[in-house]
Amino acid sequence: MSKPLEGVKIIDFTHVQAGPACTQLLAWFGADVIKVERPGSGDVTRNQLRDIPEADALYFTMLNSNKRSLTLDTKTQDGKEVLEKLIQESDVLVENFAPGALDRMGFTWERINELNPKMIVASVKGFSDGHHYDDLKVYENVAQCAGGAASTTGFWDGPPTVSAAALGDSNTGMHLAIGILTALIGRDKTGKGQKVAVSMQDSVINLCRVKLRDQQRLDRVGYLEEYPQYPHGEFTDVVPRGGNAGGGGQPGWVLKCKGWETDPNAYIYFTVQGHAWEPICRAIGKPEWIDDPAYMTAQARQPHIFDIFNTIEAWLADKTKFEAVDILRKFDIPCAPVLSMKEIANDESLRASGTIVEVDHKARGKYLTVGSPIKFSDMKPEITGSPLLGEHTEEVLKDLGYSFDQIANLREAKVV
Ligand code: CAO
Repeated sequence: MSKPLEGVKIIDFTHVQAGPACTQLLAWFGADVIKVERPGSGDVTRNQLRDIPEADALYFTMLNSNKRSLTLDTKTQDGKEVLEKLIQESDVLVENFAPGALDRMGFTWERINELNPKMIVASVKGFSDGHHYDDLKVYENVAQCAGGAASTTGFWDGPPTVSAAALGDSNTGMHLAIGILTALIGRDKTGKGQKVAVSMQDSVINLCRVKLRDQQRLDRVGYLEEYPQYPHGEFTDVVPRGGNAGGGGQPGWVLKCKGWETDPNAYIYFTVQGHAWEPICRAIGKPEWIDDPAYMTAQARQPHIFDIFNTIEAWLADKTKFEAVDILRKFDIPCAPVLSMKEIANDESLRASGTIVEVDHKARGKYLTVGSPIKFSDMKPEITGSPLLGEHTEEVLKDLGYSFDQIANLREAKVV
């Protein structure tokens, strides 16, 4: 089955997570992604957090499937020539080096544009161009802090907290992928390439928009009724950390289920959806609450929402999280078990849908990785293992017109 991005050639000059997540997505959908790595070492994640001494770390393998690997020292004259040839033959160059690194290498936007006016140059940086922090190197948690996620995550009596979800890294990569696809469609109309830039801070802010909403509501009215601080606690002039409160108009909380004393994930997330109040009361055996003025409306419930959650927890005490969800789903109540990573890894539905896949790797054997979270009716992305360092060097150089002897010389000089 042909894939929509077949024929799109991408120079993948990315490392760590933000950039590789973007190019991996495009590779899943058919693009020819050539990962350019420094000879001898490659992407730093090949060596980070290894679980098998001689095999690429899962950190690398889970972000670089479906790609080809070319080793190339782009700071040497010969290496620059190879890269120039690649630029002339490619559609997109993606990079997430520290600010200015590509320019220092001699590959400014102007130079790339001169080599190939149709080329799309896509970059991830910590902060956007012109921002007062635009010289900073940035990793995941730095971005979560700079993007408003940390100040609004966690409990009110604890410090700002980062999320386990890669809001700074993979999320930025997803934004960049959208930018690249948009630029490719734009190029079909204009015939011209362009620069596409996404900052990690901006991508986190884009996901934290409801907190910006809350800041403006707080500025106007002085309180936020869906936060646990309302009505008994204090508000200051900044959006507080709301623990596990529901972020929208539906109150919710993480509630204990049977076994919580020993199982750290024996919980469900329970949402008190306004119009589901009657089924909630029936499900938890409290039909008398349905018409009780102290419970009937969202406004009436809010002052004692935690008493309501305590009552639901008492109902949950003899039910596992899975039993609880099986009962609550019959009442159409939005809820889910809190799943551990072990449960996710073994989830049959996730395996069947291709969201979690097992792939093969030449050095490490079989491992689990993520598949496409985007499902298409006419295409099922096939996920392959990640490439070994330099696995496709010869193949790529031959395609660029290099002879066997020339390749041997480049190897000898450690350019590739
Ligand atoms: N051949 C020769 N040189 C190469 C090369 C190659 N194939 N690939 C990379 N290099 C060079 C770069 O040109 C750079 O050289 P200079 O410093 O001399 O210009 C050098 O390797 C190191 O690049 P770097 O500064 O990007 O790497 P770092 O490990 O110090 O920083 C990071 C890493 C992620 C903090 C930084 O790249 C960054 O801030 N990137 C932008 C934001 C980002 O994407 N962060 C997300 C990372 S995922 O958590």
